[in-house]
Parts: sequence; C-alpha cells; structure tokens
Amino acid sequence: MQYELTEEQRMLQDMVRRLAREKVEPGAAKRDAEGKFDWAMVDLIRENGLYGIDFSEAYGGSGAGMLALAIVVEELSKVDAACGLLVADHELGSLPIMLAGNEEQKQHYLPKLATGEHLAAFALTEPAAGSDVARLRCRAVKAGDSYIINGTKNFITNGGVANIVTVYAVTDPEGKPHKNAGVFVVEKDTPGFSVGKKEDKLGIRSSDTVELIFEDCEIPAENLLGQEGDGFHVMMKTLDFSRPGVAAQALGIAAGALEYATAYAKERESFGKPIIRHQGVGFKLAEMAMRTAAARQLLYKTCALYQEQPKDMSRLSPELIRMSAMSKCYCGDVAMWATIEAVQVLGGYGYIKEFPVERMMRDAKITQIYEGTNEIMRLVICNTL
Ligand code: COS
Repeated sequence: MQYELTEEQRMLQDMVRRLAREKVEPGAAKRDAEGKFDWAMVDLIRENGLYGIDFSEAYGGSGAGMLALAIVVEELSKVDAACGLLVADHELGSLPIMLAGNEEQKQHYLPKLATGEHLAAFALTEPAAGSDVARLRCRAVKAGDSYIINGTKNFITNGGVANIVTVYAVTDPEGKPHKNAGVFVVEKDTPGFSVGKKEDKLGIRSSDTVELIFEDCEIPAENLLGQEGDGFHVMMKTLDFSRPGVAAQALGIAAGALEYATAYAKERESFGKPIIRHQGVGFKLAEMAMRTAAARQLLYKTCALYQEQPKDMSRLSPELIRMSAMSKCYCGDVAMWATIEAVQVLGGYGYIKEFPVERMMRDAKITQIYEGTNEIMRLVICNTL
C-alpha cells in the first residue's frame, strides 16, 4: 500500500479545493441563513463528475476509490459541510445497491447515480428508533409480484430531492430480530410514497432533511436487494462503508476551522503582537493542528483499506469494522472540539454570522450524531476488540 497520496489523488484534491473556494464558499453563508436546498450545488458536483467518484467503472463511475471520495468530501466540507454531504449521502443511498444488488439491479440503477443524473437517499431511521435497527417498524408485505410498504422514516438526508431511496423494512415481524427485514429500492414517483415534514436544523441547514411516508406503497418484488432476511446485514455493511464519508465531512469541517482561525490569529493583534504569538491562543491552534492531522491519518488509512475490499455481501473483518467506526467517531469528535476552539480564537467575531466559524461549529454537531451516534461507534469499537 502506498502511504502518500498518488499524483492523481493530489490533482483531484487541488481541483476540488479550487472549486470549493471559487464556487462553493461564496454562497455558503447565504445557503445556511436561508436553509434552502440549492440545486446549483448539485449541478456543480454533476458537472465535475464527483458523484461517481467511488462508483465502479463498470457502471459508469470513475472507479477512483474511497480515498478519492474522502478527499472530495473533505475539500467541499472545508468551506460548506452541507455541500460535502451531497456527495457523501449520495454514496450512502447508493451503497445498498452496490453491495447487495444483483447484476440487473446494478445495471438499472447505478449508471444514472454515477453521473448524478439521479440522486439517492438512504432510509433507515424511524421516529421510534435510529440506533436500535433491530427494532424498526416500517413493514413490507409480499403480495404476488409486489411488496406493499407501510411506515414512516425520518431525518432522511436528500429524501425530498432523491430519485431513488433505499428503504429498510421488516418483512417478517415474527422472525428473529436480525433476520426479519429487507432493503428495497423505492422510486420517487411511486404511488403511496410521499415526502412529509422538512426539518429546520441547527446546522447543515441547506441539506434536505425530511420525513418520508409510505402508505400502501406498492413496488415491484424485484426491487428487493438480496434476499428477504438480509436487510440488517445489508444496512450494517452499508454503514461500515459509508461512515468514512461522514468522517471526511467532519475532517473537512475541522480543517476548515483550523485554516480560518490560524489565518485570523496571524492577522489580529493584541498587546502589541499577533494573537497566535500568545501561547493561550497559539497552543489551541497547535492542538487543533495535531488532532486534525491525526484524524486525517486514521481516515485515509481506513479508506485505503476499504477500497481494497470487494463491494459485495462478504463479511468484513472486525478490524475493518472497527476502523470505520473509529474514523467516524474520532473525526466527528475532533470537528466538534476544534470548531468550538476556533470560535474561541476569534472571540466576539467567532460568535457572529459574518464569520464562518460559528456555522462550522453548528455543522460539526451532526457528525457526532448521524450514521451511528458516537456512543454507538464506541460500542462498535469495543465489540470488535
Ligand atoms: N458490520 C457488519 N455486521 C455487523 C455490524 C457491523 N458494523 N454490527 C453488527 N453486525 C452483525 C453481527 O455480526 C451479527 O451478525 P450475526 O447475527 O450473523 O452473528 C448481527 O449483525 C447482529 O449484531 P448485534 O447483536 O451486535 O446487533 P444489535 O442489534 O445489538 O445492534 C449495533 C448492533 C448497535 C452496532 C447496530 O444496531 C448499529 O450499528 N446501530 C446503529 C445504526 C445507525 O447507524 N443508525 C443511524 C441511522 S442511519 S443514518
């Protein structure tokens, strides 16, 4: 395994960094204030071929791998975490098809997802459960050549804008908890499928977060991914593969806050010198730099290991499951901590909306919550020791 980024990965990083500075950063504060989904960001990602970065070439992707995906999400998230999430969540919604879909399903769905012509969302969480997957209630009942889905999913990123949603639903309520569900592809215009309440959030405000409602929603039986009973394992493996994407978003937030606070501390003077030269401030920045660098190493290593794994339903080793959880947990905690420190470095200016660090602090919080809370991540880590 090569330790440094390859020439191609560096070029990708430079390209996305420039794109982020020129096209994403200028509108980030406005998008946050308005809390409105911005299709211009989707177009930008589409035009630059970033949606398909970790999709296999066989299905129209660039096959650049998970580390390339992390680089893209990190660079976008440095200036706007909601924009980085567009890419990470699209991957999350598509992963059940990549991992558990049959050849026909892959050929049918993945090429349009790879170009971003279609967007994907992932629907697992319900009002009554998010962490305790085995107790989810959404139901899928087989009726001839169809399944009828009933239930509600909430906090679904991209739920209102996606063309397809990968949905977890219980097929056998009397069955064993981890063997009683399936994952289904539901297309946007299916009768009985509707978008409910849109959430007004603390952070990642321009990201689309909605409730999805299934009322006698009839889908073809061939939209089941894998077999009935595979659902829990499909979702667990999806999350193992997707959590590095959230980690990359968190890492980007931390790195963006570090960059901004450092530049500020070099300019701003107090007691006759730049505040970075006061150890109270300088040591904060040193600590932020250290933890951000450590988070990046952990994440990049995880991605390098994951991109060697086959995207199918074979079992991952406990070490790999742990690496993914550690990356997500550590990067999320670093993002939260580093953005609070960045606000402190900017003092009063850190607390007002004219400067981006308060937005970064609000955006960071979700990375400790979604795709498995950091408490669940610690559970996964200790379960795999
Ligand atoms: N990767 C792969 N397989 C996993 C796994 C993982 N991360 N975690 C558990 N499994 C497997 C186990 O190996 C076990 O397999 P067998 O039944 O074949 O032995 C099975 O799943 C059940 O495991 P366990 O008994 O540990 O399941 P629990 O119901 O106790 O739940 C946790 C385990 C809590 C780890 C799981 O439910 C989870 O990850 N929850 C968080 C879900 C989440 O991220 N929600 C956020 C919303 S999505 S944005």
